[in-house]
Amino acid sequence: MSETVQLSLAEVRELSLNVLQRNGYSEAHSEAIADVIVAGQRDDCQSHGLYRLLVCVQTIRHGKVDGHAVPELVDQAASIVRVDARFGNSLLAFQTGLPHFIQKARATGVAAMAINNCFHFSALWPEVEQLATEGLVAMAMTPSHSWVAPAGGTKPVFGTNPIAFAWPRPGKTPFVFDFATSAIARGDIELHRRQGKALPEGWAIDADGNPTTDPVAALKGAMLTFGGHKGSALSAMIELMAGPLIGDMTSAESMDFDAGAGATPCHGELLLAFDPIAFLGDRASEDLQRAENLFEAITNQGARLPSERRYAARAESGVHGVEVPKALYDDVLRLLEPPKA
Ligand code: NDP
Ligand code: PYC
Repeated sequence: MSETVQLSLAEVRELSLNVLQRNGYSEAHSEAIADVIVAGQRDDCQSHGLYRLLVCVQTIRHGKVDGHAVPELVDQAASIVRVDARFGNSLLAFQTGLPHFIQKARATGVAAMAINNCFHFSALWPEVEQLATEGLVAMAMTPSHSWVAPAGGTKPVFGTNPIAFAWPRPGKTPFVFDFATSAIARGDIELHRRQGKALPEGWAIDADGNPTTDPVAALKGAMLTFGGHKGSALSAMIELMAGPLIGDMTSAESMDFDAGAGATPCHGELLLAFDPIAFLGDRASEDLQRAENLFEAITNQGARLPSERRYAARAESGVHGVEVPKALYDDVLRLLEPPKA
C-alpha cells in the first residue's frame, strides 16, 4: 500500500504559496495559482492539484514563464474582452478580465474573453463554475502541446485540448463538465508513470504507432482522442477557436515554442458566456426550471451528473482535509530547496 500524508486545505495553500514565491512567482501570480491548485486537490482532481506545482516550477526554472508579468486588458469589441497575459500564467489574466467579461455578457447577452500569450497548466472547471455562480452559462477551451494523434493517424498533432461547460442552477451547485478531448489528461499519464501503473487500453500508442499500456512508451508516442473521430473533430475545433481565431498558437506551435524545455504549454484560451436573462427576460426562471427536469431525468434513473464526484470530494475535504501521496509531497517539499546545479 502506498504511503500518504494528510493535509488540511490551509496547509495545501500555504505549501503552494511558499513553493511558488520561493521559485520566483510574484505574490499576485502565486495567489491566483495557489487558489486553483487548492481547488484541484480539494475536489480530488489529482492530475491538476498539487502535482502541478512540479510543472509550474519546471516552467519558471527553464526561464519560460514570466513570474511577474502584469496582464494587459484590452476592450476588443462590444462583446469581446481580450487579456494579454504577456507570457505569464493564465490564471491572473483570467482574474483580470473576469469582471469586464461578466459585465459584457450581461450588457450584450453573449460575450467572449480571449486570453493570449499565457502559460496554461490548469483545469477549466474552476473558471466556468465561477461564471455559472454569477448566473451565466459558460464555456471554456484551450489547446496544449501536440501530444495527441488525430483519429486514424499515428503522429501527434492536437493538444489534450480541454473543453468545459457550466450551467447555473438556482440554489444548487452548477452543472459542470470539463474534460480533455484526448482519452485522458496528459497529467494522468504522468501520474501513472510516477506510480509505475499500467495505462488502461485505448489511451495511447507507442512511437511506432502500436497500442500501448506502458506510460513511458505512451509519453514517447502519442495519446489517442476520446470517442475516435468525434473527439478528434472537437479537438480540431478547439485548436481553431482558441488558436488562429484569437491570434494565438496551436498545440504544435506551442510545442515548437517550448523547444524541448518540458514547460507547461503556452498559447491562448477562449471563454464564452451567455446570459439567460438576456435570452429569456421574464421567462428565465420558468425555462431554467425546465433544465432541472432534464437533470432529474438523468439522476432519477441512478445516473450521475458530471461534477457530482467533485462536489462530494469538496464536501469531504472541507471537513477532513486531503490525502496526498507521500512521494508527491516529498517532491513538492524539495521545490523549496534551491535547484541543484
Ligand atoms: P475526466 O475524464 O476525469 O472527467 C471528465 C468529466 O466527466 C468531469 O466533469 C467528470 O466529473 C465527468 N464524469 C466522469 N465520470 C462520469 C460519470 N460516470 N458520469 C457523469 N460524469 C462523469 O477528465 P479528463 O482526464 O479528461 O480531464 C481532467 C482535467 O484535466 C480537466 O479538468 C481538464 O480541464 C484538465 N486539462 C487541462 C488541460 C490544459 O491544457 N489546461 C489539458 C487537458 C486537461 P467528475 O469530476 O465529477 O468526476
Ligand atoms: O493534463 O493534459 C494535461 C494538461 C496539459 C496542460 C495542462 N494539463
